[in-house]
Amino acid sequence: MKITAARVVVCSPGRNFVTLVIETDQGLTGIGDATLNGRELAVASYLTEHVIPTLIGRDPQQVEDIWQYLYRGAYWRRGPVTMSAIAAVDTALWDIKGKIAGLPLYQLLGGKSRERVLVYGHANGRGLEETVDAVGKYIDEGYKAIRAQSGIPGIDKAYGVGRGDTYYEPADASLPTETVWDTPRYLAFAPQLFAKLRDTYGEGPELLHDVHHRLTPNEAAQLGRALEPHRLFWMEDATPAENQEAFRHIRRHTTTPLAVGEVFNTIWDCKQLIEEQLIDYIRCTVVHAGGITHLRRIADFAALYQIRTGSHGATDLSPACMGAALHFDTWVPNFGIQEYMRHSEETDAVFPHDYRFEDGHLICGETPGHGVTIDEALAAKYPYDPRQLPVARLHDGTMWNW
Ligand code: KDG
Ligand code: MG
Repeated sequence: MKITAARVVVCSPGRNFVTLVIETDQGLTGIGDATLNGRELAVASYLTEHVIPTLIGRDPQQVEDIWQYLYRGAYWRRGPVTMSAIAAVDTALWDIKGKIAGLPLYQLLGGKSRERVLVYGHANGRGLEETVDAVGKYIDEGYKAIRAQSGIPGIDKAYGVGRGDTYYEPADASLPTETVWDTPRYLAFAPQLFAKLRDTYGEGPELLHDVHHRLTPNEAAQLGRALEPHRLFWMEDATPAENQEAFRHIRRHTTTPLAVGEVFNTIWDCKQLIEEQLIDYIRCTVVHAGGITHLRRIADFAALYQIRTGSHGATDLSPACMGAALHFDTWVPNFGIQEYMRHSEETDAVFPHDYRFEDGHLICGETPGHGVTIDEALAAKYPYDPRQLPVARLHDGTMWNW
């Protein structure tokens, strides 16, 4: 079997997505997500100019060798652009392998470890009361786990607060929106929000929170401690993780579970975090961490240290990523939770898929491969729409972590 053609489809059915389509001489086609929010065209160009020409004529069944060729053979290793491009190829090849075998992807990985995948939804509001109500709506819809983000008095445009009531879309303008960050106000507010949520909804729902890299290690330790009485499922991205040692300090001072990894792209980004058991959940995804082939290595390594998976699943990861992620989650022994932000109707129409939501869980389908396709004719009706992620500054103008 040979790869005969591959192309990149960039479309914007409500938001931008980059999709790699690989065709074979046997008439089988696979797709992979290559979306890197705000940097879409960099990955599209990497694929079109540097990767696709090397794929033509290769046997699509050699998933591992092609992964090694693109990673090891490239000399310039790692980085989000390279690893998203590799992920797209890898996902499309696993999709083709499933179609060759006539099996859903989870069967190729080792079969089902669970019947359904626990997901968490995103509740947000402009202030405390609105956020508490939003969490209630998710509970009513059957969610067992909910991430709560809230507008904070005195902070304009806090992270995670959406415009609509179903999903949050941070990439909101063609040039980055400037937001202002205020750590003391946030540290005073966040524990009040979770106290109120536990007061209102009791111990039942799992509650999660994303700090989105805004704190120093010591501030993160303080917040983790303050949140302990409210029993969070996790506190996410408490501080930037380029320096993995920073998590030692947080870990030493709080038992609030820690989750990190949505911006990581290889196992090297989390090696120390995992080896030293500095985190509880690893959030790497199929699309940004080198595809199924590499994510499996990260998850297996994490399993040695009783660290569980909690893959990123915001709307900027396309249904092709979600489909592959759900097969991965259905198999992976050390599964923790899967993030799930619903896509818009336009996105769902461009990417027909067979996964479904039921009672706070997602269930992957039985279609051979990962179960997601792209309607390219419909995609062509939604041209690329340049959007970038916001930036954050402190009140005095100092650049901060968004
Ligand atoms: O592209 C950036 C978003 O995916 C990110 O801001 C969402 O942090 C996020 C999350 O946890 O979903
Ligand atoms: Mg996050």
